[in-house]
Amino acid sequence: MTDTLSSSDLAKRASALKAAEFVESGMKVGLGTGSTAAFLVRRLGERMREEGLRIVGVPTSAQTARLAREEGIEVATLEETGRLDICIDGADEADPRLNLIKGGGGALLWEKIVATAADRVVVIADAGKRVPVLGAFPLPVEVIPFGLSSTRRLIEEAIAGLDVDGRRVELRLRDGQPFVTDEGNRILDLHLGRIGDPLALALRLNQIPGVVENGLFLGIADTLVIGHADGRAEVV
Ligand code: ABF
Repeated sequence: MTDTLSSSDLAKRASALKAAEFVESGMKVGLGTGSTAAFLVRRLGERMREEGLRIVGVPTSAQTARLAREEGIEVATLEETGRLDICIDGADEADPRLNLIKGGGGALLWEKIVATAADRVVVIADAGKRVPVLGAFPLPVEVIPFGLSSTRRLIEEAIAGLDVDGRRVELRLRDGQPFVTDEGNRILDLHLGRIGDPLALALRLNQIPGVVENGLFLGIADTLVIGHADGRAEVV
């Protein structure tokens, strides 16, 4: 298995294996989405089989729910569990203050709800995700389908007045069709280049009717685990 992994996947796996150590029996665990989080879910499944670890998992996407079930992890909703002990999820970018861009996988809404319901939020990533300033990765914004063009125009107007380098707003497609989130919404990707004031941007975006949530996770992450291709993982 190791031989077939790219160096980026080896780094993702290293961060996921380290973060899996933070999980203890009896915990209610938010399970992230994406390729890094998939390594985590598989490792937790392995620990259940090898050590008898017992957890309840709250998945952040339908995709993660399927994988968790395949691994034999008990899956529950946030309604059923209430507050979580820990949430472990990937990210697209992390700045030095542990502010994040998430949502490249399209699951930002459930991810943000699950993360903010957890006592501890651990982000797992390869070193390439660490950036001095957020924004090179397009910022995903989840919007409802009704009035999409109007919502998009309001977003374009909002970012025109903010400290960013780029202004292009793009409807996310999959197989030539608009991408549909687990909540039946759409994603607009904002190509901003550099986000000078993430808080100002997040507040502006979420004031726009039609915007459900944006992919800026500010002040949410407690711990960042950076993995390296040689198997090392640093806890930040
Ligand atoms: C989720 O998966 C997202 O918030 C983020 O967009 C993405 C990271 O993907 P990967 O781990 O595959 O790089 O965590």
